[in-house]
Amino acid sequence: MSNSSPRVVIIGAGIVGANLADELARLGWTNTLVLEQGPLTIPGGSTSHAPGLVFSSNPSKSMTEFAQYTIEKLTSLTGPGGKGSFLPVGGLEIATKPERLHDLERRAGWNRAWGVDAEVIDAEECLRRFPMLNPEMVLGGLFTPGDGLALAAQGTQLVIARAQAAGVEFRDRTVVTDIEHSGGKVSAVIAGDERFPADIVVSCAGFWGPKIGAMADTPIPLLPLAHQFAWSTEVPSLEGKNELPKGASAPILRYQDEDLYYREWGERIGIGSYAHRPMPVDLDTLPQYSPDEITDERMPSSLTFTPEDFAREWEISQEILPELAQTQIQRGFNGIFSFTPDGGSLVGQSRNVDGFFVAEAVWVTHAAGVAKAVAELIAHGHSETDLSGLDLNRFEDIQTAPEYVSETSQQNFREIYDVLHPLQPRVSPRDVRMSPFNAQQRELGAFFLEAAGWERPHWYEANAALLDELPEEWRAPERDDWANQFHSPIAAVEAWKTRTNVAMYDMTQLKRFEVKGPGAGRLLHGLTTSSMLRKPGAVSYTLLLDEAGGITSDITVAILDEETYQVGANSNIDLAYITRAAKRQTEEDPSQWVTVRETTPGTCCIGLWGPRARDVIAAVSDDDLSDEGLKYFRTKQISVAGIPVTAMRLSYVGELGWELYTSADLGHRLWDVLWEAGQEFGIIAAGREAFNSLRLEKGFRSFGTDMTSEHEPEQAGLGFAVKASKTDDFVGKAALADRAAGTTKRLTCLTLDEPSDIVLGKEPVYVADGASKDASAEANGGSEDSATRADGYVTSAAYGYTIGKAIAYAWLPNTLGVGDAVEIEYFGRRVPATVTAEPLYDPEMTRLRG
Ligand code: FAD
Ligand code: THG
Repeated sequence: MSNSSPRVVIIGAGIVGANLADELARLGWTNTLVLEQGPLTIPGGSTSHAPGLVFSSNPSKSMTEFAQYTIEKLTSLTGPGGKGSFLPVGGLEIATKPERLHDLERRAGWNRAWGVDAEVIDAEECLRRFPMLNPEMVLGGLFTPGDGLALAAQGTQLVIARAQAAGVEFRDRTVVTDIEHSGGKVSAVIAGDERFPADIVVSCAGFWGPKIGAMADTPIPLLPLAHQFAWSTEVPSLEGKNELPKGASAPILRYQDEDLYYREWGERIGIGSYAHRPMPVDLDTLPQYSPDEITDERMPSSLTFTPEDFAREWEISQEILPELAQTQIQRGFNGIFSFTPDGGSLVGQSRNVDGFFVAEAVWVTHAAGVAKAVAELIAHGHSETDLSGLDLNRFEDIQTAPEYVSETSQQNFREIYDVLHPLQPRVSPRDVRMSPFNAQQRELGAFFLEAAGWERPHWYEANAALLDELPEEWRAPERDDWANQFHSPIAAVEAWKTRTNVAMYDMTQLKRFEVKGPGAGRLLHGLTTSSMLRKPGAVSYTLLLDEAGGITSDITVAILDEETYQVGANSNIDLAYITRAAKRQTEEDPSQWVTVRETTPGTCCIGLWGPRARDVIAAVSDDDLSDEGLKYFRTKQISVAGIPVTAMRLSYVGELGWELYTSADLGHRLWDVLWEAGQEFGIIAAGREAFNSLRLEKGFRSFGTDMTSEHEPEQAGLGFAVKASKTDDFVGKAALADRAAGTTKRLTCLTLDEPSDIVLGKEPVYVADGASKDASAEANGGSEDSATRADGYVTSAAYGYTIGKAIAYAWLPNTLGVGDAVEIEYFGRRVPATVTAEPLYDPEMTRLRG
């Protein structure tokens, strides 16, 4: 076996690299070499000094599952004396402020949504679980019984031993100095004067990642930051309580109101702090130790403790844990680890160099889970758990620039424990990417939020003038304070005008690229679920699948001419995927060459939608845009007041109209022309809040939120996008039938019984008693803790102005039927909702086709 699998070289034997070698071996890939610069027994990276707290609560389902897998795996890795590498002491996040206490209910909801036990407990119960806490200060806490402490160093040594036994080679004291690649493919790893041939290279170099990335032309958007950790001297009440030197029995503790966390450490308390100033680290100034000099106290990832940065934190620690006043700080260090622009990990294959993968900015908490997923990705091309939220290629180029990475990562360090609304935008940098309509949007009082670096209007204050005219039936009830953030009642006006009149939407930030060449059709035909060998003018809504039939994106493809296809996609991940496939096809058959060129930044797009869209365009274009002139889901070139425009007849808001594309330089003028022509018809500009509400009324899914690679098309309600008549092969086709037959969950449309109940997404959903649950839901929730384990979770939610109801889509057992009752848990409160037939708006499609 060991010589038949591809040659893999892993850089770094921290907890991520070691687990990856082990997980690959478990999949039968043992032709692996791990290179580590430090000594294998104590390599000296972040893992070597990690205090090992594993808190599972996380807004991401994937990250929560990775934490659960890490806990499971570490528990099974038994060291000397038969002890596992995980101490299940439980986790406790305390609140000392009412806003925090309220937010703990939301966090508990994430846990339950993802199938993990969690409970909000009162102050008394917090004190019972963690007796050192100050009773005067604690209001309550979130208790997660399955959390605890990873013995990261021990666990890493044990997986190394297991991987070695399976045939994996580890070479320590070997500094990787270069990565050999040519023609966009990796071929070897260089360490000084040694060369290690490789088919696949995986950088698991932790915060050294950017250095390794640079060797393979791959920018790694992470910033190494120092973070303080200190130990008290012995605490009287802990005497004899825990095993020495590092044992613990009380839960790991987070004091997020002050950016601090704690764990018992034998008879001492270990304290971690995010409260200090961000301390970026220049990799070229790291302490240099020879491998023989590395010890627990002395390693390259550990900088000298700066007590002045800890002074206030020490005082605060003595307030929350008063017994610490009887102790001193025994020792501390400034330990280095990775932060990223959005706080997430970096996983996946390089866009520039095939065969070069990374798995970095991964916490101990998620390490084994991420390693398993990356092993699957490498060995099978896809992973069981959705990786799109961690994908290295999710960032725009500007977001991988060191300046951007530095600023945003430092901001994430500051905000790590803040209570953040899901729509909360970054404060800085802003105005990074702006559409050509930005000036007009500002004039209309646009309220901007940021996405992928773009400034996107969420609503326009100018439309507030229409609030008085808003008919009663379009008005939404008051919402709670939380749902009221980043919301404006103006969205109701914008939805109303879109449905009854006409509105302009800025669609510029829609990721798009041109696939061009004699092989363009063949390429896309093999990658999508629809026929791409159609005549110019055709537009398709279609899916990208992985080999297991999981959805990796939903895209639109417009055939502009025989050799030019315009793809409307979801992110850079799609661009990277299709670019790689194009390169491969071109290499294999040069006569079927294809190029892929991103056109997002050089072009712009206005969605002109609403029943009067045709009146507006007729005033400025002589082209035939009647039903005959341009049918639904067709495209053609038109002229709008002399501006060359690609018009596509489709609408994510579900109304008559077109996406109108032109080059960026002409965008400003296109907006003005349409705006002026629209005045006599009462045109408005409308923003993302209305947009999101309208698309949910129409049942249009949003990739990454509503469905991911964990879902096949049928269960996601997208079976219609897989053309049954397509006899040719496409990626994922072979797996579809079996996969669909095995599903038990379905993306389900819910309406909330009370219109004033607005949920936001990621809430747990419970099937009400009496409704038909399936067997797997029983198995999941049938135990004594059934009260806290959910049957599913909300993906997207919004108030539907047209239908006068709040909407939520949720993954739920597919045995539920229309009319069945469920409950959504929103900040600890059960909100009643009902399974409803979809789409909620215009199921006959008269608006779009008419
Ligand atoms: P590392 O352990 O850093 O491994 C990378 C390896 O790559 C290193 O061994 C390094 O020597 C090697 N390497 C780098 N460059 C080269 C090269 N050129 N050639 C050869 N080898 C190379 N996480 C938690 O989940 N819970 C916690 O409580 C927690 N607390 C923390 C507290 C502190 C003070 C710090 C600093 C971090 C903490 N973390 C915690 C984060 C956690 O430690 C890291 O995220 C995790 O250990 C990263 O593992 P890794 O394998 O990616 O990186
Ligand atoms: N416009 C364009 N491309 C896109 C989007 C877009 N690509 C990414 C993302 N959005 C894709 N999402 C959708 C979702 C639904 C539809 C279009 C894009 C849509 N669906 C019709 C329906 O479900 O009734 C499809 C009908 C059909 O297949 O004929 O319109 O907004 N350019």
